[in-house]
Amino acid sequence: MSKYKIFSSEVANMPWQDKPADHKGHAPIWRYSGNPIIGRNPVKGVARIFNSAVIPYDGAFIGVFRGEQVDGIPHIYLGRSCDGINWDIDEEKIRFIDRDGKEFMPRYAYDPRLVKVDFTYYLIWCQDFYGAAIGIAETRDFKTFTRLENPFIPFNRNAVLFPRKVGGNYLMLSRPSDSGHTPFGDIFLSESPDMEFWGRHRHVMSRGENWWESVKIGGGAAPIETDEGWLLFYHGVSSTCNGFVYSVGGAILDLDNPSIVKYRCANYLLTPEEWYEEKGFVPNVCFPCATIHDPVTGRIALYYGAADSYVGLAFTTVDEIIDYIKENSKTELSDTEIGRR
Ligand code: BMA
Repeated sequence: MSKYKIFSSEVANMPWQDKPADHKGHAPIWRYSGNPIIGRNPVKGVARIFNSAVIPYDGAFIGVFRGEQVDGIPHIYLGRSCDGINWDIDEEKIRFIDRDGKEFMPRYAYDPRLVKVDFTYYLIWCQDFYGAAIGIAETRDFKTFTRLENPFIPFNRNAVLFPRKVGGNYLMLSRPSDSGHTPFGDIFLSESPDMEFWGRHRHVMSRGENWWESVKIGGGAAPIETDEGWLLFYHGVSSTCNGFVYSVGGAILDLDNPSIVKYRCANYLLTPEEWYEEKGFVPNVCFPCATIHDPVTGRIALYYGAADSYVGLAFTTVDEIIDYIKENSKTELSDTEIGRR
């Protein structure tokens, strides 16, 4: 029995590996020994897959993968897996349609998230809308993917949907940005009654007092509902003389009003340390995009992009990670306030 409760459906076959006896990390989160789970040139015409999201589906797992085509343009590919570790990725990228059934393809699409709310699966990604902006599509069967209205004006390239409505509205975290590589960025929350009209914007968290997240932060995996609050794995970026470093952070948001941060871990949970995180197309990137979690065992599997080249997998438990975040929490007024000025 876990100390903290996760509110979601049971996932009996979730990917898992016990914590190694010699685990050296300061935080209770450990990498899968077979990482990276997706390597270079994984599919014909695709050079690299990373920053991708997965979800339990039909007794197995399904995912949306950022595939960097060999012409350098990213698109989203569908993949399936029986164990959450070995993935079969389609050779054809996902083809979107609009509400009239006409093809409606983004010019490029990257960093997809995949979230089920009620009976519908939503894909959220970054695309061109006269500049980098957020795209959304819905599917019920992973055969037809229907584009919805773009939620926000540019520039914004990092959005994460909550897995259930709160107060009757859909909730989305996002990070307004610039048209380049964005040397700033906080996480904001927006609400929608219908997945079309977004408003009631609130500030959630500022880029940090903490050095590892001092440049910008962005929502990572869809928040996990627990009895302690919404457990959020996000990314935090620091700057060095050789460029940005992307680490994984952890926070717990208020269940009823997630613009309020209850706990925010002062330490990163994961930072680039392994060869597949430090070495690649963009070195020093751990970019969390999804979790699979099981309320019965309290197990959590975190999927993250590594060095813009690979997909990595790490494990933790709800008890260990929540306790660690709480024990190492340091919040500022801009975290704990309601976020409206
Ligand atoms: C961000 C996004 C991510 C990428 C990261 C590091 O701005 O574009 O897709 O992983 O940069 O290059």
